[in-house]
Amino acid sequence: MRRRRLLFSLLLVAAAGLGTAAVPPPGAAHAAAPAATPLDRVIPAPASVHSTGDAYTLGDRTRIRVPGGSGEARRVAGYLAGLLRPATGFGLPVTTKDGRDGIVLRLGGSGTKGLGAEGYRLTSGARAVTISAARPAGLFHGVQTLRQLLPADVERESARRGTWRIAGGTIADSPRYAYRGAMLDVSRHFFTVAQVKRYIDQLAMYKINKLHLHLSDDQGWRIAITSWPRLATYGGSTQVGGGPGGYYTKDDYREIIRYAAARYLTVVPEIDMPGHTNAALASYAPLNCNGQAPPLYTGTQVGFSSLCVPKKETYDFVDDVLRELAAMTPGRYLHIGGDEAHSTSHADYVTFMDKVQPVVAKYGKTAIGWHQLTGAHPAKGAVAQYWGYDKTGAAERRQVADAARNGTRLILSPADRAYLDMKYDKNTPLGLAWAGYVGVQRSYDWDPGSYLKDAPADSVFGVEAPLWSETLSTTAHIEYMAFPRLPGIAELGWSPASTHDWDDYKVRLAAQGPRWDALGIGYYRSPEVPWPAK
Ligand code: TNX
Repeated sequence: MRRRRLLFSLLLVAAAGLGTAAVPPPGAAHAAAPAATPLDRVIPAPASVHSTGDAYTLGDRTRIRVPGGSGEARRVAGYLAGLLRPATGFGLPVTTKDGRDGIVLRLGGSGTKGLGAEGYRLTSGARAVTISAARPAGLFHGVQTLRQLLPADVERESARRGTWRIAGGTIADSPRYAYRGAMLDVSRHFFTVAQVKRYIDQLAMYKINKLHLHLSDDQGWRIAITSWPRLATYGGSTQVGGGPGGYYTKDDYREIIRYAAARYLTVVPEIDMPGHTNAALASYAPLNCNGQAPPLYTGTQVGFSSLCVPKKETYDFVDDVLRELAAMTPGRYLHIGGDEAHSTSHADYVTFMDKVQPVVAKYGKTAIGWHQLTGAHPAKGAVAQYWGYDKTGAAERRQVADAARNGTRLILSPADRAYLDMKYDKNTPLGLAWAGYVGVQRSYDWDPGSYLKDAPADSVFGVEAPLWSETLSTTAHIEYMAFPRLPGIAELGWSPASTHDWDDYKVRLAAQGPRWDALGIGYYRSPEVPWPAK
């Protein structure tokens, strides 16, 4: 009690120092625990929310129950306990004993089938908060919702005094799209396994379920391939600006996959071909039409390199690389790039894609390509990733829409909306601007279902936010560009179109600011968003 009062006085002093308005009168210190976060104040917006009844309050006797829990449900419970213990200071033991109190994670059971592979239901009342789902991924996404319903301080690493309440009611939630991705370009600048893991944790908070790794480009080859070792050891030895670069060993890559999978993200590896291949061409002279290896490249031009389409060695290389990559990738997709092949003739491009797509299929995978693939012959089941922008010509858009009508599924990454490497405005110190400035509202305010005229709504497989790294070389850079735009793309991928509303969204987004502060995420405090005063 005394400590609490002392803390309150300290807060008063701190608040006064910051000039914060609306400080409650001293007598209100105990009664005035902040109101619990309303159930609909989360990102992505849940599909349905019914607020009613009493809040649940976490305490030092709260248990996390996984009734009869499978190994995976128990693992999600352990993850949740790991999230909540540091800041609350509570023990939060995980138990498989059934019971009607505490935090309950329930797999299967009545009414969960309709929630699909990733959906969940969260019910909160005075005695318990229950998350039910048909599959463990749903429990995990429900846990992310629960986390956002607690005060931002829950993200802190050391114990805080707080009222850890979750508002009463029910959320029933499942995603609009199956593919909700984020891409990290680890080629232009290399990012370590630890840096990638940190980003994965951030993606998981917003229910992103695909991590697309751009593993090769002109400036660096970032994945060890046993049959062509110089790709990584030489082709990975530098980066934009001439730094030392780096690459993932197979164990590194498997560790990224394991870490992502534990957060219900699938890794989608990309080997960009036939352009964007200088690092490979520099590593092996026989891959070049003239038999001569070019020097490594550390600039930022695009479109100058091409694999040698007529040569047999090219397909030995492609087969070996895709075989090894497929063998260490449990996910269904291999991304084969295919963008900006400006040094490959159109005929060669088509020949190349006709030969390479069956290799992907031979190793049991589904090909994803940048949307230029629709100018060749997309294989049955192939997925095209659209990265056009408002200046993309009608013919190019039509080509993509035609392919979509013929069964090619689309991942939408419009560069003037979803590219996290575009500057927010003219003052942004990092990033590019070839697709214009992409402010926070602009990145959020579009509808994937009707974005590409003449592409059927059901051809849209999902959305993805790419982060190209020509100008980005640190974790702080990644976070400054991704936050606050990434949650908007995540919401477009998850939430029903009926919830889409900028004025509502920007308030929910503002509430994430203190959470990012608590997590040490250095975000851009865009003037478009009504952030609470720091
Ligand atoms: C275009 S998007 C590229 C990348 C660049 C990016 C920079 C795409 C498929 N190709 O090579 O890094 O612009 O914004």
